[in-house]
Amino acid sequence: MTTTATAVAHPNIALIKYWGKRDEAVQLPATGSLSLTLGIAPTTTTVSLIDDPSVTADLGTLNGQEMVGKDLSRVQKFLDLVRERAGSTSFAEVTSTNEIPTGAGLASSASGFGALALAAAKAYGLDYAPEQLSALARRGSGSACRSIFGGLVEWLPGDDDASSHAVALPDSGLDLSLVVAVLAPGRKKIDSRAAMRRTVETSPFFPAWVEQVPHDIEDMKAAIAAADFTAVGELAEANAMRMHATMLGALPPVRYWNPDSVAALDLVATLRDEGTECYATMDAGPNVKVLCRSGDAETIADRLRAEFEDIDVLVSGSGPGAYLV
Ligand code: 2P0
Repeated sequence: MTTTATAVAHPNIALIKYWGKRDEAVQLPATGSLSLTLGIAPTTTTVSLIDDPSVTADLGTLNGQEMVGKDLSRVQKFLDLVRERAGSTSFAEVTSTNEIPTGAGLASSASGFGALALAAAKAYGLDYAPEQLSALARRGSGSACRSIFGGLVEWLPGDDDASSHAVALPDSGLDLSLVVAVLAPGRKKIDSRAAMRRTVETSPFFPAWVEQVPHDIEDMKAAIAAADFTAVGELAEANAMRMHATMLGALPPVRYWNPDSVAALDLVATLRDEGTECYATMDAGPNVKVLCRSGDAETIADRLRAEFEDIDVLVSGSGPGAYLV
């Protein structure tokens, strides 16, 4: 049996968002979602089984720093599940490097648990098909199930642990890029898990969100199949705004936006008026991501850099699914 394995996974950005669970214990989402896997900022994770009975827990480092607290316990809980399935009692050492600011609403948990799921499955000897790996990654972090696949990906909500996984969508020739304006790279004020729970429990808009998303997914799949960039962009922006409207309805409200977020949304509208067709999306943080045709990405990145001095602006095309190295 292999006892060490290294995997790479990339972040993904949802064009139709996942926001809210219907079963927290096994991480079943309230709705499906649909995303683009990026080609930048991967997480690389090595899982090595520890052959030393004096070690009584999993150990981990993230970007060279020892994992502690909530980050470590999420990894340990995930490895408990892998061990249970593999019939193993070995603890593991997890070494992870992440090229994106952790916890800044840039999907670091998606690439993180995507890479961890693949490396851990391999190290513990689980022979999983991609859909099974995707369902496994979901147990670590919902959005991670989408990072198992490359390009445009749909997460099927499913109705139990095995059926809630992602699938790759056929490439219809849309040449999409995403320009990420990192307006605030720090850890977010409220993590998405807690914010989702609060939204589910207190936002009067949440039932309408759950009713709307399946329509948004169907419309988005039709727009993708027709390679209709305008329809894809308009829907992605509308769906992101609907998600934020839903969380603004929570008690207390969940508001991730800052003044620069609003300024960036205005800039996207201005670029569109000027003839550079692009659309905004936002996740659980103040950063604004701009969806565009690949040929326009550098123009948009330059405008964001000119508008917001000293920020990082990342440009990404479509990226690959998780793979072993
Ligand atoms: C998404 N987000 O679809 C949405 C949009 C953030 C906003 O998936 O609790 O870190 O681990 O399942 O996957 C972030 O949620 O949450 C997320 P858990 P996750 O990309």
